[in-house]
Amino acid sequence: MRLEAVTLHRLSMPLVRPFETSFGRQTSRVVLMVHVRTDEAEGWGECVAMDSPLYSSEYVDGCENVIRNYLAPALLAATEVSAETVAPLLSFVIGHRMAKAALEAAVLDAQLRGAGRSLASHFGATREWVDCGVSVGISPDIDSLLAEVAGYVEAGYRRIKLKIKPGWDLEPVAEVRALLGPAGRLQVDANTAYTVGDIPHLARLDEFALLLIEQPFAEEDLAAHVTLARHIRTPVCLDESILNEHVARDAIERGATSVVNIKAGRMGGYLEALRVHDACVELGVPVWCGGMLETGVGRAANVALAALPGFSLPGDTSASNRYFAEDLITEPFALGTGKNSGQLAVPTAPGTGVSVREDLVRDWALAAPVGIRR
Ligand code: NPG
Repeated sequence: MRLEAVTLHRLSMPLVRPFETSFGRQTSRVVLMVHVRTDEAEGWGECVAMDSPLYSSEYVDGCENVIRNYLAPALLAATEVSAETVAPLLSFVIGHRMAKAALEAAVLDAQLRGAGRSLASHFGATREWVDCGVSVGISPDIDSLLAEVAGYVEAGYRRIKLKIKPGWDLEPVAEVRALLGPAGRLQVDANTAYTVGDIPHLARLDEFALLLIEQPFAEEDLAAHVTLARHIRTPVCLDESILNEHVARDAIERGATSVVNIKAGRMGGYLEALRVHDACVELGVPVWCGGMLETGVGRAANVALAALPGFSLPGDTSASNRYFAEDLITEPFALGTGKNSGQLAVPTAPGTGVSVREDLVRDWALAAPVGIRR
């Protein structure tokens, strides 16, 4: 395909309830959407970076800047682009994986729309429905936490993930375990809030039969995760640390992780996420699909990815209404009913399979769109 134009849209979408993690509290989702026009079709990609560099070093202003000044001009200068050539064409820029992933996703969407093929079939999906979990932020108190969790159980979610941090761990986990009963699927996510000295404390989580503990230590500290894995029965799962297939294999082989959270944005794109998936399948390591408070555009791609065979645990692929009163797409994601309770249907239409509501792109704009042309 020939890439004609890249347009960046910065939006702010109100969240239905504040979302608090060990690194901060959000009341709205500021999101950078990438639109591409090619000689064959148009496509949309979502940049998962947050407004501030608190989860990773990337953030919306930085992504917009690097796309505008380096990444988009490089793609526009190429005679031909396809999703497969985006990463090689952009490899001259170090890092900036979330920015690169957004461009690759938009090109992939355009390419598949042009070919009349869905993302799920392109990825090699083997399921029509995926199991959904929900990520529960840090609450003001235990009673509000239990009320929130009870609501998600009632809605049908198949797994609960609790955000934890020092001072908010054993007690909320014990209370939620009591609420769910022994069979309820429960896991925790620390977003790097602990240090190696906390290992004896974290080992006390073993009594709550968790599916996994996610990323307790700094992203560059694989060694601390190896030590924890030797001291705890709960499986250790890495998120922030896993930047690509190479790091995934290294972390697994060293014993730093026995489950992997796959987020395409963190890995520079869906094509690298597929390689991480395949490596984990080869090494016998289960994976699940993480989430970054995506709009329906990013959610659609995540649901297609989560339909691959290695995704054997429910993902943070929640319904649109878990975050937004109104989603950015014409057909918001809703949990299924009956035998599909707690599941989302994998989109089957070409590309991401969802249509962007351009009225909301205009209504929620924080700034005028930025157009970059050949
Ligand atoms: O359901 O999309 C979702 C959010 C899942 O908890 C979630 N994401 O660390 O995985 C994470 C976390 C996150 C939230 C990361 C906000 C970055 C920002």
